[in-house]
Amino acid sequence: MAAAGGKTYSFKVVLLGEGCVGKTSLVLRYCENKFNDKHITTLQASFLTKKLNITGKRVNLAIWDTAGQERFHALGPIYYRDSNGALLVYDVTDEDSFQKVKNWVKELRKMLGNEICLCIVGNKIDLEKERHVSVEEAEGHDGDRSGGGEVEGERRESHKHSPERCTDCRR
Ligand SMILES: Nc1nc2c(ncn2[C@@H]2O[C@H](COP(=O)(O)OP(=O)(O)OP(=O)(O)O)[C@@H](O)[C@H]2O)c(=O)[nH]1
Ligand SMILES: [Mg+2]
Repeated sequence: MAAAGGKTYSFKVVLLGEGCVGKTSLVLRYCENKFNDKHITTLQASFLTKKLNITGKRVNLAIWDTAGQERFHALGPIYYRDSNGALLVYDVTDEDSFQKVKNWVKELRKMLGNEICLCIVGNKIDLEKERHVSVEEAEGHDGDRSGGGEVEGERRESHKHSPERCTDCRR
């Protein structure tokens, strides 16, 4: 897409993961620097945008924050189709949510091959005492060594890890 003063790069990013793991919180912190203690479950999906300047290059992100509830699982392909990247989010206090992430890795690789960059995100690291997924276990998951990245974060504190780190895994 051409723009005055140089090229603008556009990427589509989708967030997937079980309900309540913190996908919406992550995106709201990233796009609007907000945090909400309440869980207002996402229905189907919401759409946000973010403009970035990365080493002088203009980048527009189109972000789809999907619903984690099982009843919306079948809608996944609508949102991950044509995506350049996916954040697969789990809650470090919830082992099941980590298993779900492994399933998403399998589904995305099966449906999209290596056309998509995957980044696995362990959220809620402020709840260290309730942690059920160890860093070792998460890092040992080799479902996506072919161009994926892994970060941990918490969305309560704005100064912690930034999703921009996921650009590290861009091929
Ligand atoms: N302690 C803690 N709570 C968090 C964190 N991030 C999100 N939460 C809380 O977790 C709950 C669920 O967050 P959401 O962002 O709505 O979760 P979601 O994954 O979008 O859920 P669905 O839309 O149902 O798929 C909310 O009560 C948030 O306040 C975090 O880093 N630490
Ligand atoms: Mg949500």
